[in-house]
Amino acid sequence: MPDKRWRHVLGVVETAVELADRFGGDRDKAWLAALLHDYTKAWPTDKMETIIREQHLPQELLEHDKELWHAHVGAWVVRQEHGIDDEEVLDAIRYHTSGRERMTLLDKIVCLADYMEPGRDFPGVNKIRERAQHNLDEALLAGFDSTIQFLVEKGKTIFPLTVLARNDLLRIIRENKSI
Ligand code: DGI
Ligand code: FE
Ligand code: FE
Repeated sequence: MPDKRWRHVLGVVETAVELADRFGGDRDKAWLAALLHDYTKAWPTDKMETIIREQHLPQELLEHDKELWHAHVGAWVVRQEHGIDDEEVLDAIRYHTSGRERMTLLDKIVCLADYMEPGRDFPGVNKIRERAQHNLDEALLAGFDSTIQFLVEKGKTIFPLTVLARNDLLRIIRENKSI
């Protein structure tokens, strides 16, 4: 992968381990999932498309932004080529871009670290970093909100798992507040 992407990966590793320590996650799994999360990010899209078709990954991915593909393809490749067989780690890689309903603590840590690693600089990133000081779900919600806004502005489709992930986080946050 290009140097810039590798620096991003190292930023995600550092941030994921910090978040694991802060929120009681498994730091070794956070480290591994973060290290591998963008494994196929720089692969040619036709190579990813072939894997999605031939390995029966969700065909629905092909109808949405290609930016989503590397997460599912990456999880498949690190299992097949590198023998990573920890399902929690593979899920955190697989859902790091879209999110999903009922995200695990590890899913959330990797997804949030990807949003807020030190090299990230997009409108709203500081709000995400501030929330991440004390509330993982609220920080992640701010991340998905910014992605959804970005996709709407660009006239792109939203992968359904992202909508489900956001709704689920809102529900969790509301329930926590009402207790
Ligand atoms: O791989 P990275 O650039 O580090 O980050 P990522 O894996 O979170 O990919 C983010 C990109 O994916 C971002 O430009 C938005 C794009 N994207 C396209 N469609 C969707 C989407 N992201 C989400 N969460 N949901 C979508 O439907
Ligand atoms: Fe990614
Ligand atoms: Fe990333």
